[in-house]
Amino acid sequence: MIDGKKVLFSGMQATGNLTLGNYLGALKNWLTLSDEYECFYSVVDEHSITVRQDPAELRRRARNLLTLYIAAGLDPKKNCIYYQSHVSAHAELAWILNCYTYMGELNRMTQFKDKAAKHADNINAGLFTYPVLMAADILLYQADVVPVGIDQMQHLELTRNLAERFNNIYGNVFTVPEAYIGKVGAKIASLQDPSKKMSKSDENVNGSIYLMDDPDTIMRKCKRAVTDCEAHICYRDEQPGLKNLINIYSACTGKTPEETVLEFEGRGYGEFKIAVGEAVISVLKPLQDEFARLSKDKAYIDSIIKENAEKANYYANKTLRKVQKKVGFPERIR
Ligand code: ATP
Ligand code: LTN
Repeated sequence: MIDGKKVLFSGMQATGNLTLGNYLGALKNWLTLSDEYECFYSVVDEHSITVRQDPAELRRRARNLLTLYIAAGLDPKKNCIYYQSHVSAHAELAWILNCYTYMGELNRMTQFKDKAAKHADNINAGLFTYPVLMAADILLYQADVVPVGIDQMQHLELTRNLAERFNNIYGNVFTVPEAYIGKVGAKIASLQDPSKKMSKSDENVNGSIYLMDDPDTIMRKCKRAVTDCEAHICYRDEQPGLKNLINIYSACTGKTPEETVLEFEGRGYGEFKIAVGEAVISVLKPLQDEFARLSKDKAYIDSIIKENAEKANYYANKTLRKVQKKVGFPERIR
């Protein structure tokens, strides 16, 4: 609790260009929850280097991502928006938690297996212990809730287990967090292969709508989305491409999938795809305009980066000092 409010923590990696999946699965829920909670939204640049990055490019993407959080509507005066690498407590707590995490637990992580397969030439120890750094992110702020897409559930479970394990040994040190998974946007699929998640690292650019795609590109990708030959608008697993478009439309308009089906009953896929394109454009256009405006305001963004890093450091260090004491590190002499 901070000032009587429950705490929320979430983060995104500054790798690749954000997709509509990132927006609907994560960022959009951040916006709805931000009034109710004391929120920390991190650009997790330390996680990004588990995969080799070009330094200048990483720095540029990290700044763009931080700006995008604000452009999406998160007020940086109320929400703590900051770079993970500006708060050294993340790496310090991750080290401690590494010593309480079993190899077997990390071996089971599907994201590790996927990424290791994709980057077979660089299966580094950081990639393996990535979930421990994520647990440190969350536990440092004593977060009650963590809004993420469904793909992060396994990491969240590990975080809960680590918190409980630690608390069992040392007393009540960490809040055990809950995942928050949105109802319709939790798993947006690729527009070209609905069996895969829409991903920023997909080499088929037509499968993903990027947050910075212009309206024509968005419309073209929606029109080309893979559907089926049933020619009947239904929300069911047997029509996965269509189901995905219904999810996208519903998440963008705030309707339920059932309402969307009723709205388009008896109409053709072509017409529906155009409506999906329009709904996506109407969500992304204001975000893009605001991003362009904010990107020009260097002094403002710099001031946010500085102020929020101070705030994040304050809360993170509070937890870190407590943990250091519990595990037996010597007290600091002042
Ligand atoms: P990569 O493709 O590089 O693995 P990613 O697109 O999965 O990256 P992350 O930075 O790992 O993106 O995820 C940021 C947030 O977006 C997480 O909360 C994740 O669960 C969510 N997310 C990512 N892709 C989707 C998707 N297709 N549908 C819903 N949520 C998603
Ligand atoms: N692992 C997440 C990004 C991430 C995160 C976090 C999300 C790192 N630390 C803490 C929520 C809370 C991902 O790959 N999407």
